[in-house]
Amino acid sequence: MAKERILITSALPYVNGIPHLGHLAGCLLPSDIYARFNRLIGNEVLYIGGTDEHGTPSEIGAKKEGMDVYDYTTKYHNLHKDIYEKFNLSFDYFGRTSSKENIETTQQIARELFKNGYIEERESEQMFSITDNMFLPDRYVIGTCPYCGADNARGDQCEKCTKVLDAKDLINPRSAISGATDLEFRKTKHLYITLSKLSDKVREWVNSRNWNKLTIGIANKWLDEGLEDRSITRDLKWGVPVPADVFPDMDGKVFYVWFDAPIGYISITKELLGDEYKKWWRLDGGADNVRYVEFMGKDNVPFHSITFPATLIGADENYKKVDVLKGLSYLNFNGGKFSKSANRGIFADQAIEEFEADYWRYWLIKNAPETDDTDFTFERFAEEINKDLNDVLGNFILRVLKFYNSKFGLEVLHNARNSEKEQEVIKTLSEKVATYTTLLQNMEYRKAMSELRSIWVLGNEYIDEIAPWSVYKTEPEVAGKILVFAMNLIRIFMILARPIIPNTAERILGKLASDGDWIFDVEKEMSVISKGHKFSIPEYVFTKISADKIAELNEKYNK
Ligand code: B3M
Ligand code: ZN
Repeated sequence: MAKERILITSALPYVNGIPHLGHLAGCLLPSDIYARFNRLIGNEVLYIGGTDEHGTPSEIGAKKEGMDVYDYTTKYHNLHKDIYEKFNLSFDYFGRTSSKENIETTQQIARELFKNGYIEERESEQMFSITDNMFLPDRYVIGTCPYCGADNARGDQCEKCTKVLDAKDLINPRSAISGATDLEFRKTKHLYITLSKLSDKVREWVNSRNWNKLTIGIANKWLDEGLEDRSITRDLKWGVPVPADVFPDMDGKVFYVWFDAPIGYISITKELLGDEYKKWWRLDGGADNVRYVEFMGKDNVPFHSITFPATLIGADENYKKVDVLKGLSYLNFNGGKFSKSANRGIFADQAIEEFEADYWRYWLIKNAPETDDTDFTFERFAEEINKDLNDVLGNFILRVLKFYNSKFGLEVLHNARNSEKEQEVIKTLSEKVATYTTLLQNMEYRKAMSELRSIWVLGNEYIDEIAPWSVYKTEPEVAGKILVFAMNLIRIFMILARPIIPNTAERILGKLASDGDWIFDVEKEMSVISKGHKFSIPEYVFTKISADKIAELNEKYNK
């Protein structure tokens, strides 16, 4: 297979949110599996992640904890990083948008946009809180909804009647930060990116993309409604400062968090590679043969399909832009949203204390919220872990290795059997492996996982049908060969599972004293474990989750 160069980014989670299973299922894990898979099939991969650190929520969070904003974001950045390491996310680099590189790159891109005539200064009126001594973003103004009378409506939207609002529509407005009611409108200046002027170029570029229906639909809907100029600055302290050399009137303002966050992908690459970042991000610097794949929650699709590309197009035609966008839906918890404040649902740091990463990785990708939202319950989780990973996979591995050892020892004395029956298995398996490979290539995870499971089932069916334990009684040599064929199946199963359950796969491959990048030719792989090969027996593959444990988990996390 020709070697491809693939740039992969996973949407940068807000630093102040505690990661829960939904973040893993809807973005982080799918991107990690894609990165691991592509490395295994021999592609050159750069996999970038990080935390999105700017904006009002960080300022407020820091205030609440009585911390300096930078220290506060550092604390939470480290928390994210640590959790993702525990889930085995294989980022080449996990950076942050508050880095020096991101400040420089964001300012540079703003200068380029301005030079090309795509940034304008405009004046507007905004709610200012005297007590808080700051301009309040719409969603930090709360008050009575003028439509339904709900008394907790947010300035951007009323959650009760879902009407989209303007902070100035609210009756009896107050600050969501302090509750203060001494609010007044003040004039302020902001920079606007003139998306209206960029619209034709963006449309042309969108039309050149080979996106799936959902993404193309979202992008075209925006374009057809007409792109509106959007303000890209805020009256905040915590953010990328607007550069005074080109915008002297903007002193003390920072860029809007959605302006600098996606630029973070570029600057995190810079932090890792220095000037070599051009090989991934500059069409005039070697990135012309890169395929760029972005993973994100579906609500992030407009920003990644339109505003970020428009920013890059307006700045310089030579920036590498996205080729494939994978937008995913949400994972719910027992039919509702995960909520830290309501103590609903299990958060990533708690999850990893309960079970090893592979349990979660397996379930979450098998149930990836690809087309619709998915519901997590401990019952479903336990049922699938017990059935798939214990009954189907674990049992097969242990049965084969233990039986061989009990009759022949830990050194292989046979070559794999190769009768008509095995040829049949090889043929079916080859087809399945090809399907599985294509599905992973296309990021169709649910289907890929059902294919992988059916591959494991194939091993069980083979061994059940041919019953080496009975064969052994009359033809021990034949039984030995059957078991060695099955051992090679175990090796293949583990290589195929590597992107999904990397720890387990590595551990079992270690017991088989074997390795392997990817399975392209099943027949050839069947002779890897043969006469003279040594192996050992894993103590366990997975452990079953008991009914008591399920009750305990519900008690703890599902009050
Ligand atoms: N932080 C939104 C989110 O976490 C936002 C993504 C930024 S990607 C550049 O869903
Ligand atoms: Zn309302």
